[in-house]
Amino acid sequence: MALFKQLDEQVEQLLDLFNKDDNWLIVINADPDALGSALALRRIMARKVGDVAIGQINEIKRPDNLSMIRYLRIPTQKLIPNLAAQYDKFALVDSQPHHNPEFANFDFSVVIDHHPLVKEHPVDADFVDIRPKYGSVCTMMTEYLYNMKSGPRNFSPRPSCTVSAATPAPLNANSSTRTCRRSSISTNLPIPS
Ligand SMILES: [Mn+2]
Repeated sequence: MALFKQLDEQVEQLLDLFNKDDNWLIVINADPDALGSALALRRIMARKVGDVAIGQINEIKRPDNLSMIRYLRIPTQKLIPNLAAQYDKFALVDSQPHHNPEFANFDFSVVIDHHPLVKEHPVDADFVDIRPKYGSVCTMMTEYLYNMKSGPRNFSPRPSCTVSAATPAPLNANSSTRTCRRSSISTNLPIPS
Protein backbone atom coordinates (compact mmCIF):
# COMPACT_ATOMS: atom_id res chain seq x y z
CA MET A 1 0.00 0.00 0.00
CA ALA A 2 1.39 3.36 -0.93
CA LEU A 3 1.94 5.65 1.99
CA PHE A 4 1.37 8.77 -0.08
CA LYS A 5 -1.26 9.80 -2.52
CA GLN A 6 -0.36 9.73 -6.22
CA LEU A 7 -0.22 13.29 -7.47
CA ASP A 8 1.14 12.81 -10.98
CA GLU A 9 -1.16 15.34 -12.61
CA GLN A 10 -0.67 18.05 -10.00
CA VAL A 11 3.06 17.52 -9.99
CA GLU A 12 3.21 17.88 -13.76
CA GLN A 13 1.03 20.98 -13.70
CA LEU A 14 3.08 22.59 -10.97
CA LEU A 15 6.45 21.82 -12.54
CA ASP A 16 5.24 23.18 -15.87
CA LEU A 17 5.11 26.64 -14.33
CA PHE A 18 8.78 26.77 -13.50
CA ASN A 19 11.56 27.90 -15.76
CA LYS A 20 14.96 29.49 -15.37
CA ASP A 21 13.82 32.90 -16.59
CA ASP A 22 11.60 33.58 -13.61
CA ASN A 23 12.45 34.63 -10.09
CA TRP A 24 9.92 33.44 -7.54
CA LEU A 25 8.91 34.77 -4.18
CA ILE A 26 7.03 32.48 -1.81
CA VAL A 27 4.78 34.65 0.34
CA ILE A 28 3.68 33.54 3.80
CA ASN A 29 2.04 34.68 6.98
CA ALA A 30 4.69 32.97 9.06
CA ASP A 31 3.68 30.23 11.44
CA PRO A 32 5.19 26.75 11.67
CA ASP A 33 3.01 25.28 8.93
CA ALA A 34 3.63 28.19 6.56
CA LEU A 35 7.36 28.14 7.25
CA GLY A 36 7.66 24.40 6.66
CA SER A 37 5.54 24.55 3.52
CA ALA A 38 7.52 27.43 2.10
CA LEU A 39 10.73 25.55 2.71
CA ALA A 40 9.35 22.53 0.87
CA LEU A 41 8.14 24.57 -2.08
CA ARG A 42 11.47 26.33 -2.24
CA ARG A 43 13.13 22.96 -2.37
CA ILE A 44 10.87 21.88 -5.24
CA MET A 45 11.60 25.06 -7.20
CA ALA A 46 15.27 25.37 -6.34
CA ARG A 47 16.99 24.16 -9.49
CA LYS A 48 14.08 24.81 -11.81
CA VAL A 49 13.75 28.59 -11.57
CA GLY A 50 16.14 31.52 -11.73
CA ASP A 51 15.87 32.39 -8.05
CA VAL A 52 13.48 31.61 -5.22
CA ALA A 53 13.07 33.35 -1.89
CA ILE A 54 10.62 33.40 1.00
CA GLY A 55 9.00 36.59 2.30
CA GLN A 56 6.74 36.83 5.34
CA ILE A 57 4.15 39.58 5.80
CA ASN A 58 4.24 39.42 9.59
CA GLU A 59 6.81 40.24 12.21
CA ILE A 60 8.02 36.96 13.70
CA LYS A 61 8.16 37.24 17.47
CA ARG A 62 7.19 33.90 18.99
CA PRO A 63 10.27 32.18 20.37
CA ASP A 64 9.20 28.79 18.97
CA ASN A 65 8.87 30.22 15.46
CA LEU A 66 12.20 31.99 15.78
CA SER A 67 13.79 28.74 16.94
CA MET A 68 12.28 26.86 14.01
CA ILE A 69 13.77 29.41 11.61
CA ARG A 70 17.12 29.19 13.29
CA TYR A 71 17.36 25.41 13.53
CA LEU A 72 16.00 24.73 10.07
CA ARG A 73 17.87 27.72 8.65
CA ILE A 74 14.78 28.95 6.88
CA PRO A 75 15.80 31.90 4.72
CA THR A 76 12.70 34.00 5.25
CA GLN A 77 12.68 37.77 5.33
CA LYS A 78 10.18 40.51 6.03
CA LEU A 79 8.21 41.27 2.93
CA ILE A 80 8.71 44.89 1.98
CA PRO A 81 7.96 46.45 -1.42
CA ASN A 82 11.67 46.55 -2.28
CA LEU A 83 11.92 42.81 -1.80
CA ALA A 84 8.79 42.06 -3.79
CA ALA A 85 10.03 44.22 -6.66
CA GLN A 86 12.91 41.81 -7.25
CA TYR A 87 10.59 38.94 -8.21
CA ASP A 88 8.37 38.23 -11.19
CA LYS A 89 6.29 35.34 -9.91
CA PHE A 90 4.57 34.79 -6.59
CA ALA A 91 3.41 31.74 -4.70
CA LEU A 92 1.25 31.67 -1.58
CA VAL A 93 1.28 28.75 0.86
CA ASP A 94 -0.88 28.09 3.93
CA SER A 95 -3.13 31.07 3.10
CA GLN A 96 -5.51 32.32 0.45
CA PRO A 97 -5.27 35.77 -1.12
CA HIS A 98 -8.32 37.10 0.75
CA HIS A 99 -6.91 36.16 4.16
CA ASN A 100 -4.86 39.31 4.52
CA PRO A 101 -4.98 42.75 2.83
CA GLU A 102 -1.21 42.52 2.27
CA PHE A 103 -1.75 39.61 -0.09
CA ALA A 104 -3.89 41.84 -2.30
CA ASN A 105 -0.73 43.45 -3.70
CA PHE A 106 0.21 40.22 -5.44
CA ASP A 107 -0.93 38.36 -8.47
CA PHE A 108 -0.27 34.81 -7.29
CA SER A 109 0.61 32.11 -9.80
CA VAL A 110 0.56 29.34 -7.21
CA VAL A 111 -1.74 28.95 -4.19
CA ILE A 112 -1.40 25.87 -1.97
CA ASP A 113 -3.53 25.85 1.15
CA HIS A 114 -5.73 23.82 3.48
CA HIS A 115 -8.08 26.46 4.90
CA PRO A 116 -11.75 26.24 3.97
CA LEU A 117 -12.81 27.51 0.57
CA VAL A 118 -15.05 30.54 0.73
CA LYS A 119 -17.60 31.01 -2.02
CA GLU A 120 -17.30 34.80 -2.02
CA HIS A 121 -13.53 34.57 -2.50
CA PRO A 122 -12.74 32.03 -5.18
CA VAL A 123 -9.01 31.55 -5.64
CA ASP A 124 -7.72 32.28 -9.09
CA ALA A 125 -4.17 31.28 -9.99
CA ASP A 126 -2.37 29.20 -12.62
CA PHE A 127 -1.98 26.47 -10.03
CA VAL A 128 -4.40 26.07 -7.12
CA ASP A 129 -4.37 23.16 -4.68
CA ILE A 130 -6.61 23.70 -1.67
CA ARG A 131 -7.43 20.71 0.51
CA PRO A 132 -9.47 21.70 3.56
CA LYS A 133 -9.46 18.15 4.87
CA TYR A 134 -5.74 18.28 5.51
CA GLY A 135 -4.50 19.28 8.94
CA SER A 136 -1.51 21.11 7.48
CA VAL A 137 -0.04 22.28 4.21
CA CYS A 138 3.17 20.58 5.33
CA THR A 139 1.38 17.25 4.88
CA MET A 140 0.43 18.27 1.35
CA MET A 141 3.98 19.34 0.61
CA THR A 142 5.34 16.07 1.96
CA GLU A 143 3.13 14.28 -0.55
CA TYR A 144 4.49 16.47 -3.33
CA LEU A 145 8.05 15.74 -2.32
CA TYR A 146 7.42 12.01 -2.22
CA ASN A 147 5.72 12.10 -5.59
CA MET A 148 8.78 13.90 -6.91
CA LYS A 149 10.99 11.29 -5.26
CA SER A 150 12.47 13.97 -3.12
CA GLY A 151 12.12 12.72 0.41
CA PRO A 152 12.49 14.81 3.55
CA ARG A 153 15.90 13.34 4.13
CA ASN A 154 17.17 15.71 1.47
CA PHE A 155 14.84 18.55 2.24
CA SER A 156 16.54 22.02 2.21
CA PRO A 157 19.46 24.31 2.87
CA ARG A 158 21.31 21.83 5.07
CA PRO A 159 20.81 18.70 2.98
CA SER A 160 21.70 16.03 5.48
CA CYS A 161 19.63 17.17 8.46
CA THR A 162 16.53 19.00 7.59
CA VAL A 163 12.91 18.22 8.23
CA SER A 164 14.22 16.23 11.14
CA ALA A 165 15.24 19.48 12.74
CA ALA A 166 11.57 20.17 13.31
CA THR A 167 11.71 17.46 15.93
CA PRO A 168 12.90 18.56 19.37
CA ALA A 169 15.85 20.77 18.70
CA PRO A 170 18.18 19.37 21.35
CA LEU A 171 18.03 16.01 19.60
CA ASN A 172 19.32 17.53 16.43
CA ALA A 173 21.60 20.32 17.42
CA ASN A 174 24.60 18.09 18.01
CA SER A 175 23.61 14.92 16.29
CA SER A 176 25.30 13.23 13.41
CA THR A 177 23.85 13.10 9.94
CA ARG A 178 22.85 9.51 10.45
CA THR A 179 20.93 10.27 13.62
CA CYS A 180 19.15 13.14 11.91
CA ARG A 181 18.06 10.90 9.10
CA ARG A 182 16.80 8.23 11.36
CA SER A 183 14.77 10.59 13.48
CA SER A 184 13.18 12.20 10.43
CA ILE A 185 11.94 8.86 9.20
CA SER A 186 10.56 7.60 12.44
CA THR A 187 8.95 10.73 13.77
CA ASN A 188 8.09 13.16 11.04
CA LEU A 189 6.28 11.43 8.27
CA PRO A 190 2.58 12.15 8.39
CA ILE A 191 0.34 9.29 7.35
CA PRO A 192 -2.62 10.68 5.44
CA SER A 193 -5.94 9.11 6.27
MN1 LIG B 1 -1.78 25.64 8.16
